[in-house]
Amino acid sequence: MLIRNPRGWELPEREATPEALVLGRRTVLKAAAGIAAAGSLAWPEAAGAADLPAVMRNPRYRPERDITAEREATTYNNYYEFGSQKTISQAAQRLPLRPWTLRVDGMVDQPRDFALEDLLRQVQLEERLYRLRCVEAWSMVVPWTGFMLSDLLKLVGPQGSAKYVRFETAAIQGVMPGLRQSWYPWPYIEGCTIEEAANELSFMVVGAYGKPLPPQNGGPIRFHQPWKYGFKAGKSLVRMTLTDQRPKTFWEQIQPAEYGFWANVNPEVPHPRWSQASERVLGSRERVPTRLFNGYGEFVANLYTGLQRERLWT
Ligand SMILES: Nc1nc2c(c(=O)[nH]1)N[C@H]1C(S)=C(S)[C@@H](COP(=O)(O)O)O[C@H]1N2
Ligand SMILES: [Mo]
Repeated sequence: MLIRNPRGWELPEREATPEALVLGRRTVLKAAAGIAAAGSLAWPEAAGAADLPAVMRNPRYRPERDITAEREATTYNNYYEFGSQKTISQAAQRLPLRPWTLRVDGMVDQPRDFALEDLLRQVQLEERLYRLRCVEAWSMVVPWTGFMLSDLLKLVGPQGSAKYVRFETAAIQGVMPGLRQSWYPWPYIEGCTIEEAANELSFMVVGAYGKPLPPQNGGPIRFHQPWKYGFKAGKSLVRMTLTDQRPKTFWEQIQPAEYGFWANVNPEVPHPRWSQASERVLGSRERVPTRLFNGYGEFVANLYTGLQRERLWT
């Protein structure tokens, strides 16, 4: 059952880095001036650094760790379409972020092609501090700007037959050198159940650190479910399809024994080649214990009570 965190409305000083304080203050000031107009804020045509509307940080989601330095989070990336090294941030700048269309189709009453600007006028943007735990045992905390996946689903009307959401991410020949590695099953596909999609934590991300989401982090729009390993968080989404078939995901096709469909974070279930008991904190020498569901059990454990026979953890 879901137990609400009674301390969820307070960000203790001890976990706020100087950067967090500055960002928080700036966000609040901008929001105070702009919140009245938030529903009608126009999304600019080009994605420059000043183009994200000011949004309120939702204090319900407390990372209980320092925010990762922006430079770390934006220069140490997994984005195989641009190469299998962590140093793809420069190469990723070639991804054109506008115009951008996200198709939402399949078992919905109203399949739609959303121009990103139009979509963002129809959803409630907010900032959330979320932990991200990569299956490779490193982690970070990022202030994401985005909106709830459930907001998007309301716009298309899921049909009762839909059981899964399939996420398809961009695959642009000539822009993404990784696509030449033809042994990978492009495009990058991910998926979750409808119940997981409806969970309040399931977040569509369009910004980070108060700016439009940069391409190396999955701009202009990516997904994030913070209780799952990072590979579930498809970047640069072009299509979401509601379906009654469990999607065959990218990593599952490559190595099903190591990267399954569910991929919920669990320190007690090792990866076949390494322990998941602890994680390296990006930008520091610290290692911290990994937590079940990446610390989000109070929000999501109830999703899995009837599924003990599934391979929920890897
Ligand atoms: N399209 C696409 N999405 C992707 C990946 C990828 O290679 N391609 N890598 C995943 C992995 S393994 C992780 S840990 C996160 C990393 O996100 P970050 O670079 O913002 O930290 O993105 C995920 N989304
Ligand atoms: Mo990852």
